[in-house]
Amino acid sequence: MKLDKATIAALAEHLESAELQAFDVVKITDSHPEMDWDDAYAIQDEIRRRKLARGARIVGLKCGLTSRAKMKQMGVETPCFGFLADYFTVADGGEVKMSELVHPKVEPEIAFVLKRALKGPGCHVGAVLAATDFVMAGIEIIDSRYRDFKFDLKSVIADNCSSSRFVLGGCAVPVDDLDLRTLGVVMEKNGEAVAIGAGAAVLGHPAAAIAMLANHLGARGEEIPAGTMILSGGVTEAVAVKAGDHVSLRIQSLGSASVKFIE
Ligand code: 0L1
Ligand code: MG
Repeated sequence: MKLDKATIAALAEHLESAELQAFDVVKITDSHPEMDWDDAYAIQDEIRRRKLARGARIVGLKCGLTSRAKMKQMGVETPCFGFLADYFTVADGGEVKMSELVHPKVEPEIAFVLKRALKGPGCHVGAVLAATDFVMAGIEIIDSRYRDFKFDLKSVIADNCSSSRFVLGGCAVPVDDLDLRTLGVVMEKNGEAVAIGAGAAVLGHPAAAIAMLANHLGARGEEIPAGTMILSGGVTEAVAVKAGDHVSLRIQSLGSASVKFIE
């Protein structure tokens, strides 16, 4: 690690304040070009610690930048991992206040819920499918705290991978009879299809993203506990939204989810 404890704490406070008060900041590697990957995750961990200390609960994990479309859109080559706090949850068909966010975008995701813990190294698609209780349709609302969504991977990891809100909807479907690679995904904004894809867009198989998360945590001596809900990553590019927009997602065999954006 290149940053000391005080700097990590200060950067966590800086980024979390931007999240909670909905203002944008420049990427933190501008002022700390020496920071490494461990520093980036340490800042994210400190943001998580701050939330837990205030009484928030962690309700899930997320994989980000797991599709080519997303990597190309953001100009990065590697997935990243973050956490989901309880107040990020939006009910299916619910509303998201634009005033609480900086410049949100939506992306269609397949959410996994585990019945058994997963631990790397060596986790693979088969192990993930065997440990999965069910999958659901999810809309992730990302909201980078960085001005104009301009960042590098270390900065975005520190910013909890742009996590801000999410919606789960449709049915909870066991994976036994599903081929997640060929599930069709259609996301509409105000009744118009704005993102179309299939599960395979996520690392060839969405379960590969969960395996990657288990291996990432395994390298840190951690695991994904049984019962965890995990967003496997945007199937398509993220789509910008504004007040008044209505977004709905349909995933073949999983059903639909929707969300509305208000002032
Ligand atoms: O969920 C995601 O793929 C977001 C990861 C962070 C990068 C971004 O803000 O697009
Ligand atoms: Mg996402």
